[in-house]
Amino acid sequence: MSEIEALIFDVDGTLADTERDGHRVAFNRAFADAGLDWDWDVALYGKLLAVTGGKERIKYYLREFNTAFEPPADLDGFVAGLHAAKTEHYKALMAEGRVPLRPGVERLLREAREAGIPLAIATTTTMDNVTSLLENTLGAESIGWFAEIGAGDIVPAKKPAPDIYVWVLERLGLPPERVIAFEDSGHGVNSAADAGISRIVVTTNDYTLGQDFSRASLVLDQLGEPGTPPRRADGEPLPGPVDLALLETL
Ligand code: XBP
Ligand code: MG
Repeated sequence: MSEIEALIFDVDGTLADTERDGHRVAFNRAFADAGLDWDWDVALYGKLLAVTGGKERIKYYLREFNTAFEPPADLDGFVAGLHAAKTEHYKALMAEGRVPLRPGVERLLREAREAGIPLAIATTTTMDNVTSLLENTLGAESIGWFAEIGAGDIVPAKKPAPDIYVWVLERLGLPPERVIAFEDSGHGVNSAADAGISRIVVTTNDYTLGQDFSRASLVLDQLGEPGTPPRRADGEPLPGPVDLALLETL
């Protein structure tokens, strides 16, 4: 095992459960604003999560779930407009403080900062969404806690492609064996693993439970807090929360 020289976090589903009550609601509001009767309920949204990236997800919906809709000639422009409106709604939802960080996230971020271990983000979501989540949970200064934030369209191929992790590793100037990645989904694990990262900690959520995490080092229900340790998939609790001491054993 190598020394830990950075922790790289996914955002949606990992730092916070943003999909169901954040992104999904924001998409529906953008559709309503545009006079569309599309309704992405909780179950349908679970299917749509097969495709990462909001613009890509809207196109997937039209291709697979709403073939009766006749899109305008400029499909890319139409989707980009809907997506821009969705981002504004998402930021407003974050500002309402609707979505808290998942258990143990703030504790682990603070522990790593105190130990001088750089933090980074590798996500498919839009940069504005990342900053609004951080601002409204940890405060505006927390954006500066992250040495690198790789987000959204900064790379052309989104997860499960490895590109966003490769981009973050290059910017950090670190080889993949020196970092630990935190993910919640099979797509995220494959993205990190294909970038060469072998130490991957998964915290599952309702949308990702049961996905293929065979390439992860540890699969838990949460990072946990003192007194409420995380559990493995078989229900077995860890002796304590995920902290640097535990990460060093991976
Ligand atoms: C997150 C995503 C994103 C968000 C929406 O995946 O798939 O598409 O749902 O974000 P991950 P945008 O957690 O693997 O990064 O609408 O800003 O694209
Ligand atoms: Mg995720």
